[in-house]
Parts: sequence; C-alpha cells; structure tokens
Amino acid sequence: MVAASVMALHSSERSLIRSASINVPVIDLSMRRELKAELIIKACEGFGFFQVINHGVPDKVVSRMELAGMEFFSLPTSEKLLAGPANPLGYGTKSIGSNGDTGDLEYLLLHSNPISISQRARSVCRTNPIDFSYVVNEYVGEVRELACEILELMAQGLGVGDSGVFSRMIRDMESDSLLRLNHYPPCNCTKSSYKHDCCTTRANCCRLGFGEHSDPQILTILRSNSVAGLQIRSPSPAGASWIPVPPNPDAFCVNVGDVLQVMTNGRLVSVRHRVMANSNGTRMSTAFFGAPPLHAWISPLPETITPLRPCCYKSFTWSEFKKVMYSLSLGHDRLDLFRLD
Ligand code: GA4
Repeated sequence: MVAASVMALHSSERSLIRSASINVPVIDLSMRRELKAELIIKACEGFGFFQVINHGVPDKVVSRMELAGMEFFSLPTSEKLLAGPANPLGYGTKSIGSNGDTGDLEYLLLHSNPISISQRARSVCRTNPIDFSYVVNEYVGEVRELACEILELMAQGLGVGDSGVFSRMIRDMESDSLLRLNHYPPCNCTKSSYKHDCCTTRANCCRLGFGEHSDPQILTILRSNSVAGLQIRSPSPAGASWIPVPPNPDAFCVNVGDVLQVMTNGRLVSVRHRVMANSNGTRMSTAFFGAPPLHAWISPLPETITPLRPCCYKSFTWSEFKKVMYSLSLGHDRLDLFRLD
C-alpha cells in the first residue's frame, strides 16, 4: 500500500495552490430558514464544504474541549501511548489507518457513544477521567445538534419530504459517529533557511499533516485553533485546485461525507481535503464525524433520482461500507466501488 502522506509536494502541485483564489462559503445560521437552506445546498453542490457562523454552540463548551485536548497532547509520550495504539480508536501518532498511510500529526480517535467515552477516558486522562468524559460528552452533544440542524436544512433545501431523513441516523442511540482530536506540530522551516527544499515561503510548507481524502460518514463538523493548514479540493471541471480554508475562531467547518453524496445521488459532493504543515504554530483541530448505525441501509433517496440524474449508486449498509473503507488507503476513491455502471 502507498505510504505517501509525509512526502513532499511536487512543484506542479504547489502551483495548484498558488492559482487558487476562491473563497470558501461562510453561512450565517441566524438568517431566515429558506435562505439558509438554499445557500447550504449551493455550497454543497459547488464545494461540498462551507463554514457556519452564529451556530449557537457555546464558546465555553468549545474551549473546555480544546483545553482537554491540549492537556492530553502535552502529556509525556509514554503516558499518551497508554491510550493507544489506534486500532482504529485511541491514540495514534504518524500512522493513519492500517494500510501504510502516514502524516505529520498525533491524534486521539474516540467513539461518540458515552459508554465508550467513559471507558477510553480511563487511559486518556488517568488523573480525572470523569471530568474528561463530561467535557467530551458535552461537546459531542452540542456538535451533534449542530450537525442535525444543518442536515434538516439540507433535506428542506433538497425538497425531501421527510426532513429528518439524514439527522435521524446521527441522533440514533446506535449511531457510529466519531470524535477526532488532531494535533499537528509546527514544521521547522525558518525564514533564512527552509528546512525542506520544496518550501517556497515560510508559511507555505510542503509537508502533509493529513493526506488528501474524503470523509466516509454523513457530515463532518470541524473546528480548529487559529493555525492554518486545511485545504479543500475545488471540484471545478476547468482544472482542480487546492483552496486554503482560513481559520476562523467563530466558525465551524462543515463538510459533506461519502454517505451523504450517495443518499443525494451525487448531488451533494463529498469534498476531498487535506492538511498542510505550518511553521506558524501548533494546529489543533476537533472533528465530529456524524455517521449512521452499523445496520443502516444507505441508498439514493427517491427525490434525488430524476430522468436527468438516474440512480447512480448501489445500496449498502454502513457496516459494509466501513469494511471496504478500512481495506483501502486514505486517498482511495472508495465510492467508485459502489457506483452503478
Ligand atoms: C478519514 C476520516 C476520519 O478521520 C476517519 C479516518 C480513518 C482512520 O483514521 O482510522 C481512515 C480514513 C478516515 C478513511 C480510510 C481509512 C479509515 C484511515 C484510513 C486509511 C476516522 C474515518 O472515519 O475515515
């Protein structure tokens, strides 16, 4: 399998970044409902990605989660390793998945289920597992609600009769949603001498923190501190480019996952994205991956199948899809295997 993520970028790749001058959509959730729904659908058809502001998640909940994350990553390595290895849940460093992918990061991957959180908390925060579980559950509760609100707006914007068709899967007690804390060390390129030959400017490091991929689930809600690095792939047929996502402490990033692309019969796109290393500081991000229960059937909704857009995906369960995704490398276009000819 390919272990390409830590590799330096090719010069043609770097020119793709410089040529991108598109801004990612920012949607204000305090707007009126119809307008929000319309703008969200436009953003998801065009990019599969947008940022939300005035989202209603209390700052306190976010800062408590970020502090708990920073405290964990500041522990001595020997202690962090007690919460690993990530197989797939737990603490991991450099290695992503089990097929040879690597990145310049360390991370903690948790299931969103409260029982799983409290079990994991015993090895993640041995001094105060109860507080750690409380903070994670509180954060998961808030971002899950945000994901559900957005999914209900999407159903409305798509004209789907049952507005809970996506959000119900994430609200389900058996939902397989995950929470991932990523910690990216700064790259050590300096102004006078760039550590890596390929770096053109200090702020534009060529090292990959997390390689190109799409998220397999329904919807991802991501937050980061103020250190940049996230880039999304523009789906423009005129020539692909990487669009940098500016960090915004007031916003959450939202991206469409593979399952939502299938359920909307390809109308909403599961965006490919990656994280570049950065010399300006340590980046920390927290991603909630809203997923269906293992036994849930995934197939294009009848409302999204039209004579102009015939059904283009097979039906499958989330459990079947997971098996396939874990057998492939990070950047693989796994949806390709579920396309109808
Ligand atoms: C990408 C999105 C999430 O971070 C993740 C990742 C998962 C993992 O790190 O274990 C995977 C990757 C992600 C997709 C392909 C497989 C599985 C690593 C990998 C190579 C937690 C997820 O759900 O899928």
